[in-house]
Amino acid sequence: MMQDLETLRTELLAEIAAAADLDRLEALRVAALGRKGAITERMKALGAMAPEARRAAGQAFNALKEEVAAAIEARRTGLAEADLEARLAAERIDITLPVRPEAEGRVHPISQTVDELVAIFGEMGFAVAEGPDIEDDFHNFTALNIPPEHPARQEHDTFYLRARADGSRMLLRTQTSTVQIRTMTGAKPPFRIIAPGRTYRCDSDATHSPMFHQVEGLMVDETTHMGHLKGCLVDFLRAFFDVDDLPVRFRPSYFPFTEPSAEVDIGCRREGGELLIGHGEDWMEILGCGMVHPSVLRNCGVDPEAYQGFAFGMGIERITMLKYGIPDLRTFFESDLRWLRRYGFAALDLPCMVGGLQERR
Ligand code: 2U9
Repeated sequence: MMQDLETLRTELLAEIAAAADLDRLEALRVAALGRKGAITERMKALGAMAPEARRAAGQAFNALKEEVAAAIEARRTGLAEADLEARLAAERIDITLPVRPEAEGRVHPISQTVDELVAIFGEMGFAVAEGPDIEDDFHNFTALNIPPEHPARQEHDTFYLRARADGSRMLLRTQTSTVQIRTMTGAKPPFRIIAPGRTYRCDSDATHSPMFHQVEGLMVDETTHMGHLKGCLVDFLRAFFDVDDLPVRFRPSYFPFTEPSAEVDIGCRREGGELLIGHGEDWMEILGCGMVHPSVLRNCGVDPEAYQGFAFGMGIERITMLKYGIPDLRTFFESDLRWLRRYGFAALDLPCMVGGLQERR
């Protein structure tokens, strides 16, 4: 009887160790420990034994049951780990491979325009700078020469966060100028940066979105003047809209953070209800700019006697709509896949200055 048990033990443990997969292991478990299993069947004979022998045999059977169950559990863990390793090896993908041309995903027009802006201004020596979306009053307003009573500060334009213990309130930046302020306070001139990013204003209708994108630019050096501003923006607009002789017009304007200030228009015409950028009878306002106000330089620790600079700002949705003929601002934020298939860009389109324009004409 004990001899039989030892043979059974050796056989079962060998079979368990050799089980090639989880199915085989489960079959072995049923065959050994199930209701009609080898161990269970033998234990049924215990009842016919003398009490003394039964106790000894019972203990031996219980020990065997436990040993076999533990061996099955250990093998199960081993097989599961091997299974996982095999799956990881089989499903391994090389994420450094480039996207296949037939991939369905499209690049959002906003991302495409940002890539183009970075390429064009990068060519002119501008680096990209970034900053937080949640800002304080100093970086969004005070440093920019926007006085406390200025209408732009009022609740209806600015999203404020709950007041902190000291009564001050953080806000969602209303323009990316905050980034230029941070750049200037943290370093020494010269500066030549663009700051593309999200901005927020409490305004929502057909032509305003509470979140939109801006790109602002800043160049500060000892001799930077308005001629540089004009040349830089004219070059940018002609490259961005891919029109070599694009008419560009500077109109005097006012911003608290620049002096003098200007608004810039580009030539356009209407043909059969379509707006075309280029020579024509009409003008289209496209951006604002000016020479950085001396007070703004001073607020950032830059000596306005030694340095001067220009700055500009424009709405990214607006220039994207004009370049690619997208008629409705709200569609930018609807995540409609049909819209993205029509207006999005293939992932392999390299961000170049005129990407995607020709084929749409
Ligand atoms: C610093 C100093 C000056 C950035 C500028 C504009 C003019 C402008 C608007 C265009 C459309 C914002 O998206 S929009 O509503 N912007 O007209 N922005 S000058 O001037 C700065 C920025 C930073 C330190």
